[in-house]
Amino acid sequence: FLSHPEDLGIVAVGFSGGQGKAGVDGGPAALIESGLLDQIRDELGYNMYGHDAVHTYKDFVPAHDPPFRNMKNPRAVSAVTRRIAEQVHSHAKEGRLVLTLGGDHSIAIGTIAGTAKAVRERLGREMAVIWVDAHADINTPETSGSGNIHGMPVSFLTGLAREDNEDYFGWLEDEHRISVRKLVYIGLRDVDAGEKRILRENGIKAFSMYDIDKHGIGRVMEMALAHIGSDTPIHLSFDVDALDPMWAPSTGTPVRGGLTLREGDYICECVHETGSLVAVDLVEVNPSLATNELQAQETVRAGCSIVRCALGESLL
Ligand code: Z70
Ligand code: MN
Ligand code: MN
Ligand code: MN
Repeated sequence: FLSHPEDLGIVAVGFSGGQGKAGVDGGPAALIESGLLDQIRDELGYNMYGHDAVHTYKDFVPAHDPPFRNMKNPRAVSAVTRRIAEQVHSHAKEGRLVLTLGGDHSIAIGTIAGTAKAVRERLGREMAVIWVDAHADINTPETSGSGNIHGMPVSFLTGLAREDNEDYFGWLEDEHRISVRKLVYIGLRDVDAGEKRILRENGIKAFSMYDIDKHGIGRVMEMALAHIGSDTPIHLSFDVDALDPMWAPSTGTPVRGGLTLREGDYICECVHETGSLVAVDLVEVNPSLATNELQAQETVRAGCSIVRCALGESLL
């Protein structure tokens, strides 16, 4: 689906407004300082575009941003994700693979909106999303207990949550949205009661840690890709907290009982191998939450491994 599969558009998003803990805006810089982009260029051989800056979106964050419909920082997250959608779209419309480094998971409102629109324009097709996460991130503003928008991106992207005011995600149009039928979760283990109801009522395909223990990651990936169907462009959105805290402790909401690093890498290898990958997000790396420097380093190393596998490291 890519007219230039060797070309990689990079968007480094230093943004944390989708949740309450400082430091996740430092994720992209930590990943880049550890050498991720050099590895992508030198070892994987991609031509890279847009890799010169970590964006802070300061001009998009308003001074006054009170809660709206229970959402925290709603105008900031709406404006920043709207800008991210433009950035991602500008890469994807050229037929480049797009890599976004976060930042908290609210930024996927922008990344997925941007690729979904470009895939429709370039290919006249609907895109699928594989969401790898301990959490479902599918609360509506009304079901959310926290008001944190990083727990809501999937509800806005699927149209389960809607808002007309363009300052509060009203800029999202049908062209930016994905179908609940083309969404697959992997790694879930901390899902709110309201989210469970949303998943059930909409028949959304989800492979929890239970399913991975029961069937093994190999079979789960077969089933996940079969659900999407071959010949469908795929956007992979990977929250580093899908990994067990043993591998990725330095993240805002670590949940025990997660994926091993090899299982995470394998998910990415399988998705790469389809040849249908159009975009990858890696989010929620927060180096400042580590209790020691080694924890931060381990989390960054795990994140780099996930990204390299999604870009085809193991299959060269
Ligand atoms: C909860 C909420 C969440 C990540 C926490 C948690 C969501 N369901 N996502 N950490 N990455 O606040 O909606
Ligand atoms: Mn080319
Ligand atoms: Mn998430
Ligand atoms: Mn998560």
